[in-house]
Amino acid sequence: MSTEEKEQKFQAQINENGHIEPKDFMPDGYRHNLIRQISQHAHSEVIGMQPEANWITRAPSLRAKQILLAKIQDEGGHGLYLYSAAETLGISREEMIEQLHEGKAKYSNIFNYPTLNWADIGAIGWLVDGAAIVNQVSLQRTSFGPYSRAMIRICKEESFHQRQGYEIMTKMMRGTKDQQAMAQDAMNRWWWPALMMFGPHDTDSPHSKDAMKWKIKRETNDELRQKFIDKTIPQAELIGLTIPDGDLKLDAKTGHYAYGKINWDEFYRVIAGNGPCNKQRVSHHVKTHEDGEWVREAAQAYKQKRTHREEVLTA
Ligand code: FAQ
Repeated sequence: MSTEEKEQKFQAQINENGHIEPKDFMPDGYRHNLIRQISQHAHSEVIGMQPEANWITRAPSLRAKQILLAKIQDEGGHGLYLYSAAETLGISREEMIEQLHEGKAKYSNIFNYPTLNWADIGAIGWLVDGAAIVNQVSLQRTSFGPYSRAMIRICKEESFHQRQGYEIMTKMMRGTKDQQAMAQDAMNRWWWPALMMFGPHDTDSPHSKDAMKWKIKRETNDELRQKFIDKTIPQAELIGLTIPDGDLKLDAKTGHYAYGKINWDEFYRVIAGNGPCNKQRVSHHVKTHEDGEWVREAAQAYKQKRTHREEVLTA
């Protein structure tokens, strides 16, 4: 088959909602787009552990500490599934980590903001995991098999994460005036960056056209953002939180909320490496990675020793 015929067959398979598997033919553009998106997704999960870990030692109760620890461990696990899915496309985990450390690979804008108090842990679980779920539920139907299967597992855990965040916010809103003010302050700081998690508007999103054609993405950035807004506003109202957007208005005809202007200058500044915590996040990752060198060496030596033993035993 000519390359053109192979590409036609590939697109036809996608159009019929078939999955593409690692050993199937795929155009270079598809492979590169996926490596970029999955590796950025994996980095986001792992870097996202940092702002939450900041509060493990100061969680207000043993129960809250246990739940937070379990959540952060889950995020590490999500990173591992995703690095493995990306590796099936022909890139190694070492290369992906190198790209992260050199600033060539991105991770979600949201993890470049600081967690200043306990309410921020509530806001991350409720808003950040809430936004992540909306995106990831859609990605369960992505066309690349290993990514889709990783998403199915991840979504099961994310809904628990969203609930732990909402529980924290609910408790604080039922608490003292000071606790209510803390929750509202966290809401004010996290709302807009959470909306930015879905990426630029469709008209300004360079990767969307191909990603939609190849069904890497099943819904556009704006469609997903709208879903998140429509779903989250009633949750905020239920516990008495105000959305920090004066232009928010329910359109009775469409059933969707119209919302105010997103500060895209801030978004591009943050994803270019100049947000409040970018340097801290990456340098912490570099240090931890270097400190973990001996673990990787030991694991490798153990693997080699086992393989050698198995070879001797089966010889
Ligand atoms: N942050 O053309 P598009 C989580 C970049 S997981 C940073 O629209 P695309 C769980 C984009 O890479 C959160 N950069 O791009 C958790 C591109 O730059 P490039 C992570 C962004 O890929 C909770 C440029 O802008 N989730 O939170 C962002 O088609 C708590 C143009 O954009 C995922 O990664 C952004 N928000 O659409 C963990 C989901 N948005 O690469 C721990 C999978 C855009 O050319 C604690 N990813 N950019 O240099 C996706 O669905 C997509 O990649 C989008 C962006 C929707 C993020």
